This record gives sequence, structure tokens and C-alpha cells, in this order.
Amino acid sequence: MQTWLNKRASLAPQQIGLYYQGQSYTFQQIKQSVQHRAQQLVTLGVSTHEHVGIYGQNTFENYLNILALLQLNATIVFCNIRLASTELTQQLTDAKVKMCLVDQNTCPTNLADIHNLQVITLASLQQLQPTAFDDVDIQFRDVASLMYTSGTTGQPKGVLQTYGNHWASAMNTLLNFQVTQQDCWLCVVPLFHISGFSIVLRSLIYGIPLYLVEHFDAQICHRLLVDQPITIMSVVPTMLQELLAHNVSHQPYNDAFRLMFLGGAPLNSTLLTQCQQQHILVVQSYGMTETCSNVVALNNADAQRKQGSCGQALFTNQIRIADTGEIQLKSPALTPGYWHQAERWQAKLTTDDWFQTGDVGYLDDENFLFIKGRLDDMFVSGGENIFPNEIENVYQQIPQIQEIGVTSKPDLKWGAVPVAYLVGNDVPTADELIAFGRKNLAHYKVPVAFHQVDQLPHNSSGKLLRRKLINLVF
Ligand code: S0N
Ligand code: MG
Ligand code: MG
Repeated sequence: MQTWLNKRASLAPQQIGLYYQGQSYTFQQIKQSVQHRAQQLVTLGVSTHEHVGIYGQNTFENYLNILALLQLNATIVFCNIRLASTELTQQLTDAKVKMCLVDQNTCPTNLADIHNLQVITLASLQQLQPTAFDDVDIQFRDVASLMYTSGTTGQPKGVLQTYGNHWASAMNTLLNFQVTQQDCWLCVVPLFHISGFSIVLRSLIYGIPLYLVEHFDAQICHRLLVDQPITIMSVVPTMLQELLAHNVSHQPYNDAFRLMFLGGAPLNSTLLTQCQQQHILVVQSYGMTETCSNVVALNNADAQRKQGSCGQALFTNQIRIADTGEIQLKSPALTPGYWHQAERWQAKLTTDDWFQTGDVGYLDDENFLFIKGRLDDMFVSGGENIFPNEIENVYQQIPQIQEIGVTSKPDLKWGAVPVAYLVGNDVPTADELIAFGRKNLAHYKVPVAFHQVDQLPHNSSGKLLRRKLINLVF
């Protein structure tokens, strides 16, 4: 098939495909700019199926870079810009990325240290002469994107996302929300997460405008929701909470606004009640990087009746609950696996090929899914997944720390934040520990408190019992 941008630009050249900083762009205009950028990438030597890094906020230039890579059927390797350089090094090395496109004129500090990585700044990219190329064909089995997730081992896993996965996800979302040409989707969730990138692809597939916003600011987003023709916004709970807190006078959003599409973490009842008071329809969903965005979601009609649930499996998806309570699923949106880590992917599947999510939940008598928690110790902070062992591994490098255990503590703004419990002599001060963490970890992973204790709780086979940490007295 043609690239999705080429197809959309030929079907609806005059339709608006993007709003950004007060400007609108038709699909034809987008195609022209993207084509030029893709030709510059050809001059750089970018070829089909090559893994190329993308680093940036939700800027126009980053959007162009993303679409230009898709135009060449190169594979986008998304960088979470909050990660520290050691974390990014691990991922980019694993992905065999040699070149990373950034949306700014200088090299970001967390990329600067990465050995053998060619960082292509915007200024250098813009100076390149274009080299013409023949339009490429894409196949559903081609890998469009690679997004990294962590896990209980701490070693990052690159999730392969094919065009077929993205297509299945977009079709299911279309059916569930009954998206029409009147819709306009606000994207302020990061493009480097599937929450954001999926909106770019939906815009091409559905032929609707993407309303792109550089980064989240409650005041700015509130104004846009009031003044602009936005109908759907993807949010995580932290964003929704800030938006509501900002709207003290309960000012209604524009008439066409129809729903807040919430994912990343479950919604608490206080927030749900606030939404109801402000007449904002919030639709909960359940999805992950491995499933190319939501696989289970409420629909408009059930959103009120099934409060607390994240909905039913979307049209082509199946979910079941294992004896352990774990949610397992099958879906054409499910990744074919982790990049060059076949055994680790196999370990995620049951013998009858269901994906084991690690999440625990139950289905009610109408097959609506309710999430209860996790099998492992992973938790979510402001929409970012945190694996405690990853934090522990970093701090274990400090010789004075004999043992460290990290767990989560509830937080009003982020939902949860990490806290550490450690055993050792002459350990660095809390300020030093924080500074060490900020150098080696994304800031959201740095524990907000370090408690020194005599010992950590273990089970009879010596395994750290992280959930008991919070009960420790010090
Ligand atoms: C909530 C956000 C916007 C907060 O970021 P903000 O306010 O821009 O922070 P900064 O100004 O950059 O930094 C201020 C300080 O705050 C710290 N900080 C930032 N983020 C976090 C965080 N998450 N947790 C804790 N602290 C944080 C910074 O470190 C800084 O501190 P200092 O100065 O000390 O460094 C931002 O976090 C955000 O964008 N969150 C959302 C991310 C997201 O989209 N997650 C979803 C990922 N999951 C998926 O994609 C799968 C599910 C899915 O697909 C989906 C999810 C949601 C909606 C729809 C879908 C879908 O199915 O399509
Ligand atoms: Mg490809
Ligand atoms: Mg901010």
C-alpha cells in the first residue's frame, strides 16, 4: 500500500490535517513539507527499514521528522526525553540506532554523551539539499516504530509496532468512539509514547485534524478546549486533574467537545465525580505500548453506567482472566514481539498464545473489565511506568549501600511516587542520593525519600518483599 500520508493527501488534499500554534495545515501542505524533509533524510543516507532515533517534544518539526521517516519506511525509534543519558544509551544501543533526529538546534545534553551516536540537529537537517526518491510501498508486516519499555529485569525491551498493529488499533478506536470527519483530536500526551503517536496515525487514517500542543500546561490546554474546535483529548489522570483544578468556574468547553479519553492509569472516584460535576464525559481505557494504545475501552454510551470500569475488549480483541487474576489478551494490535529478544517475548505468552499483561483485574457479568493492580511491583507516576528494581539497580552501584528496596507511595499530583528504604553504613546524605539519581535516572524515577533501616523484609527464599517496605518503622 501507499504510505498513509500519501494516501490521505491524495484523498483529501484540502482537508486540515494539523493545527499547531495558531496555524492550520492541509494534508497537501503537510505532504509537501514532509516530502522535502524525507528527501533531506535520503541525502543523509537514511534508507528503508533503518532504525532512526527521534527525540523531541510535540513540536511541528518533530511531527515532520516522524512523518518523514514513515515516508521512507524507516523504523522510528522513539526516545523518552525525560530519560537520563545512561538510560537512553542502553535503549539506542540495543536498537542499533546510529542516527537520532532532534527538533532543536543544539544537541540535547542527555544525548550528547552517547558514544557513536550521530545527533542530527534541526539546524543541520534544514541545511541539507534534498535528494529525490521513488515513493515507497509499505506492508502491514513492516515495523513502523519501536518503543522501549522496562521490565522486572531492568533490561529495556524494544516493542516492535507494525503498520498492521497500528491499523488494528486505529480501526478499533474508530468503531468504539464512532469517530467522524467532524472530530479533531488534541495531542499533548507525548509523541514518544503510544498515547501520542497513535493520534498522529489516527489523523492520517481517519482524515481528521491533529491538534498538536508542544507540552502540557493546564491553563493553555483549558483555553484551547474552550476556544478551539477540539472534540477529543487523550489524557492521563494527572493532566485531567490539573485541567479540572484550573477550571474553578466550571467554564464549559467548546460545543463540539465530546470526550476525555483517559488511559495510562486508572481514574480515581474523586476525579470521576469532579468530571461529572463539570459535565465532562471521561472515557476510561486500558492499553499499553505492546498493544499500540487502547485494547479495552468504555464507549460513550456506557461511560456513566459503568463507572470504574475501563470497558469491554474492542471489536477484534479478546481478554480473559487467568486463575492468578492476571488479565490476558489476544489482539491484532499486539506487537509481534520485542526487537531481537525472542525468548523474552515468548515468556510473555501462555502456551496457548495469550499475552500475559502483568495487570490484575476482573470481568463483570457483562464482560466489562475492572483493574485491581499488578502482579509485579510496577507502578505508574503521572502516566510513566516505574519498575522499582531498575531504580534499585542504579543505587546498588553506591558501595556504602548494602541493600536498597524501592516501592511506591500515594501522591496527590502524580498518583504515586517512588520511595526508597536502604541498609548500609556511612551512606551518602539524602541530597547526595537525590543528585546521584538525577544524574543516572529520569527525574520521575528518583525516590522522593530515602529511609535508612536495619533490614529489609524478605521471604523465606530471600526475595525482597517490596510491598512490605512501606510498613517499616524507622
Ligand atoms: C503529566 C505530565 C504532562 C507532567 O509533565 P510536566 O508538567 O510537563 O512536567 P515538566 O514541566 O516537564 O517537569 C516538571 C517536574 O515534574 C517532573 N515530572 C514530569 N513528569 C512526571 C511524572 N510522570 N511523574 C513524576 N514526575 C514528573 C519532572 O521531572 C520535573 O521535575 P524536575 O524539575 O525535578 O525534573 C507528563 O508527565 C506527561 O506527559 N505524562 C503523560 C505520559 C503519557 O502519555 N503516558 C502514557 C503512556 N502509556 C501509553 O502510552 C499506553 C496507554 C495509552 O496508549 C494511552 C494513554 C493515555 C491516553 C490514551 C492512550 C491510548 O490508548 O491512546
Ligand atoms: Mg519500516
Ligand atoms: Mg511543565
